Amino acid sequence: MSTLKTKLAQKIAEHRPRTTRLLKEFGDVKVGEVTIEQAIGGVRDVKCLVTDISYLDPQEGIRFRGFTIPEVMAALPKPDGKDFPYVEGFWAFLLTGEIPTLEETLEIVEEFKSRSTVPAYVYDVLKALPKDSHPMVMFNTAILAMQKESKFAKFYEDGFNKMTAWETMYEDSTDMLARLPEIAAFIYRYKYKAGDIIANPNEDIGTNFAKMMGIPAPYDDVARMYFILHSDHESGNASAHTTHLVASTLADAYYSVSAGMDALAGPLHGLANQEVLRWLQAVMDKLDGVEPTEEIMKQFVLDTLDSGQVIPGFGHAVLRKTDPRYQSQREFCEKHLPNDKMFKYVDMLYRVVPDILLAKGKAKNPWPNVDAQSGVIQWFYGITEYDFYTVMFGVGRSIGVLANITWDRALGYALERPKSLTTKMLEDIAAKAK
Ligand code: HAX
Repeated sequence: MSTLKTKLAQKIAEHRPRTTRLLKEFGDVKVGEVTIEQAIGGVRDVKCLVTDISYLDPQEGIRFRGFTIPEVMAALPKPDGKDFPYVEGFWAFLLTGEIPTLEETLEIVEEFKSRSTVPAYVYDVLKALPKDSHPMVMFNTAILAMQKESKFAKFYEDGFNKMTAWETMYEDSTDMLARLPEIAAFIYRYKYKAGDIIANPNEDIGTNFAKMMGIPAPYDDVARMYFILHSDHESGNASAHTTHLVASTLADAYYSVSAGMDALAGPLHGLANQEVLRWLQAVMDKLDGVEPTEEIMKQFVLDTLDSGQVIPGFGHAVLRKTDPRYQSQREFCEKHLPNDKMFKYVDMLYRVVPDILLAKGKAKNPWPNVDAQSGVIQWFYGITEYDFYTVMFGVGRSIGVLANITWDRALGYALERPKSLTTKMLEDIAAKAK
C-alpha cells in the first residue's frame, strides 16, 4: 500500500467512531430548521450536508482542512523555483488533513505518473463527437466513457463490503485524477489547435498540463494555482453536491464525477468564467480599442442589468465578501500581468459593479467571485477560447469532489433522499403559522 493510502486508512479508522457516535447517541439533535423560502428558493443555507474537506465561511471565504488559501499555498511542498505547490501534495492534504513532506509528495507524483495512461478508446470516443460540441460535453463524455475501468464497480459486483468500499473508490479517484489533465489538454489541442496533440511529458500535474497545452512557464504554475483554487468549496455547491448525490446511490466515481461536471457546466456555476470573458469581449468590441472610463463601464453594467441579465463573476449563494479565490488570482495578475488591458478592465469592474449591485438592492452579495478573475489569466497566457475554461475548472473541481466521495464511502454516508412537499402542503403550513 502507498504511504498516502496507508495514512488515509489510519485517518479513516480514527474518524469512524466520531460519525458512529453522532449517529447513535445524538441522531435526533436538531441542527436547524427549514423555511418556506428555503424550500422554494434553492435550499439556501439549510445545514444538511457533512464534509471535513473544506468549509466556506460567508465572511472569510474558503478554508481547506482548516487552512486559508495563503496558508495552504505557503505550507505545501513546491517544485524548485516555483510559487505554487504540487497539485499531488494538495490531493494528499485534502484526503488526510496533513501537510505531506516533499518526499511523500514526490511519491504521489510518481504514483500519478504510473496511473496516467488514458485508455485509447477515450480518444476514439472524443473524435467521434461533432467537433463543435462544447468542450464540457467532451470532458464529461470522456469521464463517463472510462466507467468500464472502475475498480469500485467491480468490487460491488464481486460482493460489496461497507468497511472496505472506500479503497476501490480511492483507487478510481486516483486513476481519474491522474488522467484528467491529459484528457483536458487533448480536448484543447484537438478542438482548437487542429488536432496537434502534444504527448504527456510525465512530470508533475502542473508541468504536464502546461506542456500538453503547449504553453511555456510560468503557465505550469498557473495550472497549479488554478487547479488548487478551484478544487473545493464545501459540499453544497452544485457540482460537489451532484457528485455526492450520485455517489450516494453507490454509483462509482466515473458516474458521479461526470454528473458533477454537468452541474459545473451551468452559467450560474462554473460556466460563469467563460461568460465573464464573453461579456468583456463584447464590451471591448463596442469600445473598439478605446480605453473605457469608469462612467462608460458603469453604463455597460447598467445596460446588462436592464436587459435582464446577471453580471457574470459577481455575487454568490453563500459568500458575503470578495472571494479569496478572486483575491489570490488578482495578486497573481498584479505580479505577472499588471499592464494587461483585460486585467485593467476586470479591475475597473471591481470598482464599479459592487456599488451598482448594492444600489439595485437585489443581489445579497455584490462582490466578485472566483470566476471574475480566472479567465483573464488564461487569456493572457494564450487560451483565448473561453468556452474551454470550465474544463480547467472541472479538472480542479475533481480534486475536491473525489476526495469527498472517497470519504463518503469511508464513513458509509447514506443514499441521499430529501423529502418534497406539494404547494398545497406549504399553503396549509403557512395558514397554520399565521
Ligand atoms: N448580477 C445581477 N443580478 C444578480 C447578481 C449579479 N451578479 N447576483 C445576484 N443577482 C440577483 C439574482 O439574480 C436575484 O434576482 P431575482 O430575485 O430577480 O431572481 C437576486 O439578485 C438575489 O440573488 P442572490 O440571493 O444574491 O443570489 P443567488 O444565491 O440566488 O445566486 C449566483 C447566486 C452566483 C447564482 C448569482 O449571484 C449570479 O447569478 N451571479 C452571476 C453568475 C456567477 O458569477 N456565477 C458564478 C458563482 C460562483 C461559482 O459557483 N462558480 O462556479
